Amino acid sequence: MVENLNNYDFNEFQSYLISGDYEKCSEFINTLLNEDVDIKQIYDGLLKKSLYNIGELWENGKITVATEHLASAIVETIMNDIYLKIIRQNKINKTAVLACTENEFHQIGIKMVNDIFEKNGWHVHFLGAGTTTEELISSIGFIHPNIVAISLSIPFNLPSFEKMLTKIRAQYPDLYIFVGGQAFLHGGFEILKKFQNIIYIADINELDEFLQMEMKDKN
Ligand code: B12
Repeated sequence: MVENLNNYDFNEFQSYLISGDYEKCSEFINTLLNEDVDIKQIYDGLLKKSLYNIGELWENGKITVATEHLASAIVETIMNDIYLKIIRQNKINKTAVLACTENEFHQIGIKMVNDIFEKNGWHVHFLGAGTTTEELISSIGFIHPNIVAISLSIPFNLPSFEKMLTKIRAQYPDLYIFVGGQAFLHGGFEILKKFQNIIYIADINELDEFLQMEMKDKN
């Protein structure tokens, strides 16, 4: 397994992404997959890194909103292609429900999280962006997950995040909730302290280690 991307041209991939060239992006990713580069490296070291750069270019007026939309759409398509390769048939008896905070439109991070659960054999229910608190709670009611994972990118959504946690806790006092996303680079930890069984996880590498450790403890 290739553990890092140092030998690959990050700028080349990013230029394909910015020019909206799905085919070239896809070819680039397929080369990495054929050379057995770790999925986490592709997700974190290439896709996430590119999107963070694209965010900065957009913020500084160097690319248009349309270019940024196209790039994120290509990343989602690539992830759907990769997903087919990581689906595990031999599932473990564990289930996760994954969603964004209400009003949060950024769903690529939580999709990456979804795929790490899948890679570890979990049953996953990806609700993504546009999920209301009521819909999330009703899904928890019929799916009975072991874990709910919630993503938050924009700090101005912290109040709706807190409301979401409060409502989930009122009905499911002990349910484990994993949280993550860029909003926590700007705070939010005082909210987490108000609730039990909430675990902040910074990225997919940390999540993967956590899930593997969990499984080791059970064996
Ligand atoms: C693509 C994009 C969009 C797309 C999203 C499309 C989609 N399908 O998701 C759209 C166009 C919808 C969008 C909208 C907006 N965006 Co935007 N967007 C981005 C961009 C360029 C990439 C986001 C992304 O996918 N990143 C890559 C993912 C993989 O990274 P990630 O989310 O951090 O996830 C990783 C970890 O955080 C973690 N993680 C994330 N969630 C979770 C959850 C759990 C449980 C765990 C364990 C881990 C975990 O794991 C992931 C992998 O390691 C970012 C730039 C950036 N820095 O990210 C701006 C950015 C996030 N957006 C920004 C802004 C301002 C907006 C808007 C407010 C713009 C506007 N005026 O309308 C709206 C927000 C609307 C809303 N209510 O949410 C700002 C936020 C600044 C801030 N601090 O507030 C950014 C940073 C751009 C910038 N530089 O200014 N955006």
